[in-house]
Amino acid sequence: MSFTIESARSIFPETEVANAIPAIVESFNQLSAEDQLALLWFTYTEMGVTITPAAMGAANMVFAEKTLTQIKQMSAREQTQVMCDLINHADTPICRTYSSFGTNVKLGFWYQLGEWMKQGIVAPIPEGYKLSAQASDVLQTIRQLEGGQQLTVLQNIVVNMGCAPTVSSQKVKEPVVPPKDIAPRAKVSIEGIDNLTVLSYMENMNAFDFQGAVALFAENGALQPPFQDPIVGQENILAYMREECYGLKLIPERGISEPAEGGFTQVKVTGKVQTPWFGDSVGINLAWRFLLNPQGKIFFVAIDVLATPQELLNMGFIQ
Ligand code: EQ3
Repeated sequence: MSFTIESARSIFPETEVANAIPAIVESFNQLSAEDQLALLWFTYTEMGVTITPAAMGAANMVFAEKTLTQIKQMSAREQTQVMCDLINHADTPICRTYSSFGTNVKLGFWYQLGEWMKQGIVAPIPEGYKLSAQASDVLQTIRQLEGGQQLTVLQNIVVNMGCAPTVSSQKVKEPVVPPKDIAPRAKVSIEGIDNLTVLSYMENMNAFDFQGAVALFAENGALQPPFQDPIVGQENILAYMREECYGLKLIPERGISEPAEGGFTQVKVTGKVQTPWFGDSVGINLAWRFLLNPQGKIFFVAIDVLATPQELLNMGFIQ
């Protein structure tokens, strides 16, 4: 029996994934727009980690400049309305433009609005705003998460704002901007792993050499980001990496490699990833679950956010 993408998704089934995250995002989405805006403000300001303006370099903010300037020139009421529209997925020109941004541009867009809110240029959350009881519960749940998971919640919320793209609306493709430089290459070592495909995957990703990383995949191979469906095929994976992975730092720590059916090899690696927004002040605990085909190409890799730091040590055998 050979693997399919569907069956590959359940390799290393004992891996405990932070499934609280999609559940929290779901309860957040049930709140009123005002509560959502205020809750995001409280979460963001309480997190105690700050985005460095230099991190904005990871985002092609040129895509958002026109919209940001437009919002800056609006009255406070109009600004609040735009922010509520984004939350409510209203079908407005600004919401459609926002939906066409890649993840980093969306994060940069809100970072800029947040800075302007602090400076009084954009309408702030009204002083003394009282969250509803449901919103306070969601805030309390978010507070209890570790830093990396809080960031994942924020990222998921921000990415899903705006007007859901229709079939006819075109997503802005980022290669309009000249390709980013390839970073200097550093050797990666992972305790328990000497598989060259896995080691080169980490090295290429850290060098932002996405073409090199994608060449390690089988032609119809797949990459499954946290809480998403698999992205299938080299071309689609390359487009995804170019949009989402610039500036990420992968820090794999340890792993296990074992033979699987049909001459395949399964490899689980645990470690951290740092986002360009917060550098080394926050690491997100992750597992990479690789399935390599008999030719040593990546047939499937899932990236999972781990439920607890203890999961970094869970290799699937009794400890
Ligand atoms: C202004 C304010 C505060 C209030 C207003 O009312 C509403 C909003 C929205 C506000 C602003 C909020 C802001 C500015 C939020 C910013 C959040 C940020 C910068 C979050 C960043 C999160 C980054 C994360 C979670 C990155 C995770 C990366 C991962 C898991 C990468 C995984 C990958 C690996 C390791 C691979 O090997 C393959 C690729 C892949 C990407 C899957």
